[in-house]
Amino acid sequence: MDLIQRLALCVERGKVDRNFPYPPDMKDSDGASELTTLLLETGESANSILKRGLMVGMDTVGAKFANGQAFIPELLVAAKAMNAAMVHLKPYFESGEAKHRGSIVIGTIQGDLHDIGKNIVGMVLKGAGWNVIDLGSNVSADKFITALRDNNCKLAALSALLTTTMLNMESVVGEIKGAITGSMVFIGGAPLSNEFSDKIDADGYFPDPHTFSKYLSTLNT
Ligand code: B12
Repeated sequence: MDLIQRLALCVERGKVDRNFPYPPDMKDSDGASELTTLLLETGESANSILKRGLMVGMDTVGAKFANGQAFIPELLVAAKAMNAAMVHLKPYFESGEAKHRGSIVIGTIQGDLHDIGKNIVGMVLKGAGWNVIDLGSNVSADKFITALRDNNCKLAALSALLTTTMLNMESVVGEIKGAITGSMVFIGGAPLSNEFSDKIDADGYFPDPHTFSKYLSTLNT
């Protein structure tokens, strides 16, 4: 098994770092934190580590969860391992030009606590030179509107990971657009699509932070 496969396994099994006692059969071996550092040292790109290692591990534990072979505690330790790895990747995602292109407010939609994907979007946008105002998860329309007003900002990006909470997006998009003239609201997250974006009158769906960042750079802000 190569390093990147070992990293995927650490996320899947929730092996955070060498000192983390769980899972017992991986005791005293490197965890997601050490393997990410090693991979960076060998020249693997942050993007490849994210896509070929961390997200593969997350997808595997997610599939197990869907089949009833893993439960919430397993998802939580997997998220912990992913976050321990992301600490090392953060500087690479954020190392873009220092000058701000403009501001954007981001957050996970109300009812939804999944914030790993949204955090990555934030890092990539910061790296691309945006001033990112991150409202965290479980964010209501009112909070988005207040943050947009406070920061004199017209761009918002909403994340949803649940087929139930994605439905909350329609009213939040409508409320933001009703309250802030000229605002643009973008959406992303695994269960969403272009069709859904059209249906709820959002200004676009983007499957990943890089496509989104590229599109934003074409806007005249
Ligand atoms: C980790 C995890 C959790 C953790 C979240 C920890 C955290 N801090 O985020 C915990 C344990 C809390 C959790 C809880 C639950 N979860 Co959960 N979870 C996952 C899991 C395994 C991984 C999600 C993840 O982080 N992926 C990695 C990131 C990097 O990917 P991503 O989020 O898709 O983001 C990428 C893109 O989508 C995109 N993106 C995301 N947002 C945005 C926004 C914009 C603007 C743009 C441009 C792009 C973009 O960019 C990102 C990077 O490429 C998924 C399964 C999976 N494989 O996805 C299930 C999953 C999402 N969870 C699921 C469920 C059911 C739940 C619970 C309801 C379980 C329960 N019964 O309580 C609760 C809900 C809690 C709540 N109210 O939110 C289901 C959802 C099913 C559905 N159809 O809705 C999934 C799919 C698992 C499954 N297969 O059944 N979960």
